[in-house]
Amino acid sequence: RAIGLLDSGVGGLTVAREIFKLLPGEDIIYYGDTLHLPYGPKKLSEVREYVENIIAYLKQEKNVKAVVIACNTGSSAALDYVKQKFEIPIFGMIDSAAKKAVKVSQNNKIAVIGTEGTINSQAYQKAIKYESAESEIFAKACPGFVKLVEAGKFSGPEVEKTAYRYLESIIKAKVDVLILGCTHFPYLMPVLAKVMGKDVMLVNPAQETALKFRKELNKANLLNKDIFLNKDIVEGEHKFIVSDESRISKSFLEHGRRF
Ligand code: DGN
Repeated sequence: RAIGLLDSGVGGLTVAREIFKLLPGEDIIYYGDTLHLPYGPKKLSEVREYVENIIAYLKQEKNVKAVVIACNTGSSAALDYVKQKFEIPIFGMIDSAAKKAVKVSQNNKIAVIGTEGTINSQAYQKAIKYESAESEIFAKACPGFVKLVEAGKFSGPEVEKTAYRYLESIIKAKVDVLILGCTHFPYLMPVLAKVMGKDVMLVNPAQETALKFRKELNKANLLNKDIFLNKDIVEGEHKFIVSDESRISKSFLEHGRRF
């Protein structure tokens, strides 16, 4: 049985990339909800409904054994709800990244950036406080970053200018960790690293989520063990589905191919 991944579009491919690396023998079905993109500015109740419908589809039509909501906005809006509703294991983006941020921060000043939906939901703020009540949190919605990534712009003067504008207050706050709380943002990693400076560690929730996912699936005996038992690696099959083909952005095709 395959693993299901979902996002509003291209962003979740950064999570797919980490899962492909850690679990090369697994079949994976990626669902990009291009019909409803972007999730960031929508009401959380609306996003929750989209996520619920996609998981129902992946479970009923594709018989997936587990799901990763490879979207921070989707995780903020729906994770607790869908975990109650479906009997398969479902993972989101928030908790493992919050845990890692608290672990690596020396001065307990942590910043998180994401969509309006993610930041307004307070999901990261709560998760960080749960890990360390003393943490000082600086949260900022950066919807412009999503637009740049969807347009295939990852570097250059426009991206740097946007980054300085969004991150100015966070730089002034002297945080030592920045969580990239949107699956689109790892595409901008080199620019974000430059703008934040070398003393700030960037946490990519995709990596933390993939590690936790592998651990939990292994514990639940749900991993495709052949890959570990045989020396000959049989690579899993990777399929990509979009809900509106006419709205596949150029960047989705380009990144999809590259991965
Ligand atoms: N990639 C999504 C996230 O991680 O929140 C949001 C992108 C969007 O729909 N604006």
